[in-house]
Amino acid sequence: MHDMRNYLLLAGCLFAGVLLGQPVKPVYPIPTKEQLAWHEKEFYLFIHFGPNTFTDKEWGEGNEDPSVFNPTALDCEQWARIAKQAGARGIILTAKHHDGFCLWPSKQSTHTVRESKWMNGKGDVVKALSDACRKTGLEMGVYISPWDRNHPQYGTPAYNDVYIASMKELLTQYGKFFELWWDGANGEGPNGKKQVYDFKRFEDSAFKWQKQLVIFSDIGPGARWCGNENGTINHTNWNLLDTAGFKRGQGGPPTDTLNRGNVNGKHWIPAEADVSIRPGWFYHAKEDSKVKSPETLFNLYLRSVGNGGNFLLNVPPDRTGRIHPADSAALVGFGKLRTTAFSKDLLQNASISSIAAPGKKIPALNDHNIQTYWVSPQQNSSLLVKLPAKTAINTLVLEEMIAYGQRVSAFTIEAFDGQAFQTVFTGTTIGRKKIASFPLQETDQLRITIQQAKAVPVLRSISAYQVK
Ligand code: FUL
Repeated sequence: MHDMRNYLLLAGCLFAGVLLGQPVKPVYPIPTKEQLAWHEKEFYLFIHFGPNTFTDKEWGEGNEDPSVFNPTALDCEQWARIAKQAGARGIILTAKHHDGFCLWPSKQSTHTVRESKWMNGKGDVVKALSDACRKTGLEMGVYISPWDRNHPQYGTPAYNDVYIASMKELLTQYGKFFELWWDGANGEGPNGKKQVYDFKRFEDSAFKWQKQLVIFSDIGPGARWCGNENGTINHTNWNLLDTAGFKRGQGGPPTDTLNRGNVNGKHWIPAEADVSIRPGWFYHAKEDSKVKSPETLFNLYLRSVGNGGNFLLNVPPDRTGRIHPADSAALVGFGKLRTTAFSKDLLQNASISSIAAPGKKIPALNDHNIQTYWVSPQQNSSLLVKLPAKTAINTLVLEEMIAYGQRVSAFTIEAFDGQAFQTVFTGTTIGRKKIASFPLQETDQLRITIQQAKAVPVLRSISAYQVK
């Protein structure tokens, strides 16, 4: 079966001319093409916005007067502009949070923008944001809270139909979304009842309307929660997860498992690290002085994307409906730090070769083309990187060709100090990206040794930087 799939995958790739390298036997499971595209997004924004913004709450009870929702100068283009400037690739909006309030005029509810005073009930935040994203060249995703503290049918089987009908409205009226976000938080409804969710039907329905969606939840199927809300993923991070016997929310896999994945997990379900730029998920004026600094955000990027996952950063608009200047300054500062740090690959003119085949250059590794890759001739392998001159380096970025599965589980980086090679970094997994930071080295030779892998390593890129 796998051999057949392997052949088909390969035949497809060769036909499309997308993967440039020798044929490789995949190590299963492997990502879908939507998951591969998702991995390349790396960083995108989360927007928590709704009645809580106006009532100063984090979890609205669902009995708030809809007229409280009244942004004075809502400007989704400003959100998109700032996201773009910060280098985010998309925006995920809380179309409905736990309070049940719908940011679009849903026919499934009487607790929506239509019942608010904003734009005399004629507004639609989902539409405004999807237009802004399209205009700005960003992708969009939606968070639709399964938990609903307003809907009278919550806690009954009928609510499952309501939830599906709400999803249908969102997934059929606003264009394509890249991600659908299912929050694990699940409490009681307005009637004191708890819901038994029909996630199987939710999933089938969502894919019926938008088959390209990456669905996020504690157990995927597209992407998984990373087990914390601090924005950090373990340095050992498998894109694989076992989901049998686990549920979404309570009954999910242990948080430590979510943070690391399962080395031999049956499904490709990569980790996404969600965190807020402020202490809360919604805007509170009292937190204006508690916005994370560009340096803190950069550090979170290193600990999420740098450990092979994606980084979902929440930036809650204020009561005007705009991103507050403190948050926008932090975001733009973070964008600048990243661009400065990774704009100049110090290995551009280096020669990289395998120690097994000295002198035979492997240009695929430093050509900055994500479609070219190198297949190691053996499972334990060393690469020698020779730079034209001594260079100050404190960061190496390694990338596996994950289209063929995740393989590496132990590696080291050594730098030549003029006398001998000294170990500067000891790592475990690489996955889609590993950003390895170490004390500054003045060196003209690096050695990367892969001590353990599930099968022959397949790498697509190695680059080096001096991150200040
Ligand atoms: C949690 C929610 O309860 C928070 O309000 C927030 O939406 C966060 C992203 O997920 O589970």
